Amino acid sequence: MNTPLKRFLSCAGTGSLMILLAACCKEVPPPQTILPVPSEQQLAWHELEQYAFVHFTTNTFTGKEWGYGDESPSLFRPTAFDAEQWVKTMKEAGLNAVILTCKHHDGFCLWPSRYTEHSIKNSPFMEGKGDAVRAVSDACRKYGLKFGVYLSPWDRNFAQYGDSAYIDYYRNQLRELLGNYGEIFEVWFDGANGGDGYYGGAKEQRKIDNTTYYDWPNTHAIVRELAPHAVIFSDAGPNVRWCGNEKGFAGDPNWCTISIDTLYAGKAGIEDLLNHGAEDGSSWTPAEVDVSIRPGWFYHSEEDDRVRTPENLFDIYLQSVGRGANLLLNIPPDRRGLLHENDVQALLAWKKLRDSTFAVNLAAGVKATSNSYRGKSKLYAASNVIDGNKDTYWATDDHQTQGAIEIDFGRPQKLSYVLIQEYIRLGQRVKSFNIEVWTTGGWVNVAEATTIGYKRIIAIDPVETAKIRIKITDAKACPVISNVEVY
Ligand code: FUL
Repeated sequence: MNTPLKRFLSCAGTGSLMILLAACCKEVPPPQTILPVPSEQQLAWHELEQYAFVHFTTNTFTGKEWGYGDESPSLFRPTAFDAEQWVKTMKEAGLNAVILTCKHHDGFCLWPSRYTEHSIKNSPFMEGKGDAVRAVSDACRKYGLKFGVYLSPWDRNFAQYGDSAYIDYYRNQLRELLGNYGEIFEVWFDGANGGDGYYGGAKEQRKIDNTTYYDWPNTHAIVRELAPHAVIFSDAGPNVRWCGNEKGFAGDPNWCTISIDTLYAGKAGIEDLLNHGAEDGSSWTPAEVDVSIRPGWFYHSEEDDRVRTPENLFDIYLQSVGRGANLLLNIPPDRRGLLHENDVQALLAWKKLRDSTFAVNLAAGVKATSNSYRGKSKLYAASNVIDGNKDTYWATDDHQTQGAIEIDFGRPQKLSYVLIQEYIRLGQRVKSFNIEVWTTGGWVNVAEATTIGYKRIIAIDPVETAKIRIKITDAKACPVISNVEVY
C-alpha cells in the first residue's frame, strides 16, 4: 500500500478501509447498510464477549439469595477481602470486564453512599472506612478490565420504596456510582420486583407498576450524561437485552435485533422473544447471557461442591458467545471476601480448555475462494475472511442472498469447530447456512445452523478433510462475512 494512503488510514481508522478503497479505485460500492446497526458503544461491547458478574452483599453472610432489607450492616464482615484476587483470577480466566452488584434487592450499599446509613460505612469492614466499589473498580483499572455496575431498582430496605421519593434516591445513588468510579462500560438494571420487604420497618407487601414507576427514560438520561460510553442493560434493553433465561444459553436463531416496544421489564411470556430476538426488529439490542458458576447468585458454602465443571462452562460458552451473544458469568466471593478455590480452579481449567481448543486456526494463511463475489471485485473476495482483518469482508451482489465460501487447507486436517463472523457494521443478515466437508465421495453436509451475527461457533463431529464449504442458504440481504476460523 502506498504511504499517503497508509497515513490516511492510520488517522481514519481501518473501518474506513473498504469505503475508501471503493471510492478511490472507482470500484464496486460496498453493500447497503441493513438497519438497524450497532452503535460504537455496542460494537465495543460485542468485542468484550465474556466477562464476570459479582454478587456480594449481606446475603453472603446470611446465606440468603434475596435479603429482606432488615439485615444489620454489622453482618457484613469479610475476613480477608481482596478485590485484586478476584480481578486477577478473572483476567487469567480470559474475562474482559466485571459487573458488581453495588446494591442488590436488600438495599445494602457496597459503597459509602451519602444518601443512606444502610451501607458498608456502618459495617465492621475496615471499621466503616471501606468501599468495595472503589476496590473493585481500582483493581479493574490495574488489570485492564472494564468495570460495570448493578444497582437494583427494587430496594427492600428503603422506607419510601413505592413513592416518588425513592426514584430521587435511586437516581442520586446512580449519580454517585457513575460519577465517582471512573469509566463504566455497562449499567445493569435488574427487572425483579418481588413485593414484600422491610421498607424502613413497615414490613409489608408493596406493589409498583414496573412499566411506569421507575420512569426509565429519565434514569437512562443520567447514564447517557455521566457514562456516555456505557451500554444500558435491562430485560427490555435499550442497548443490551436479557437472553430470557438464567441457564446459560442464547437462542438459535439469535437476532441482535428486536423491537423494544414489544418488551417491557417484568412482562411475562416474552422469554422466547428475548432468547431469539426478532429478524425484523427495529432496534439493535443484542442478548447477554447471565448465568452463575454455582446454583445461587450469592456464595453459600453448601454449594462448594456444586461449582460448574470446566466442560459445562465450555458448553455455556458455545451457547452464548458461540451464538453471537455475550456471556456474563457470575462468580460470587465467599465470606472471606475471596473467590473460592473451587471456583478459581474451574475458571482456570475452562480457560485452558478454550485455549487448547482454539489454539491453531487451520484457516489462517490457506486458500479461500467463492463461487461468486460482489461485482467480481477483489475488494469483496473470499480471501478477506481469512486475512485476520476484521474490517475486510466477502460479500455478494445485492440481489444475491445465497453464496458459498470454500476453504482449502492444502492437505487433510482434523477439525471440530468452525467460527464465522458477520460484518455487523452493515447489519445482521444471515438467516441460515450449512457447513460441508470434502470427502472422496464429494461434499458432505456436517452442520446446519441459522443466524451468525457478531460471532458463531459451530461444533462438528471431529472429521479429517482437506476442504470445507460454508454455504449461506438464506439472508435478509446479500451476505457480508468478515471472518472465518477453523479449529
Ligand atoms: C435477578 C435477581 O433477582 C437475582 O437475585 C440476580 O441478581 C439475577 C442476576 O437477577 O433478577
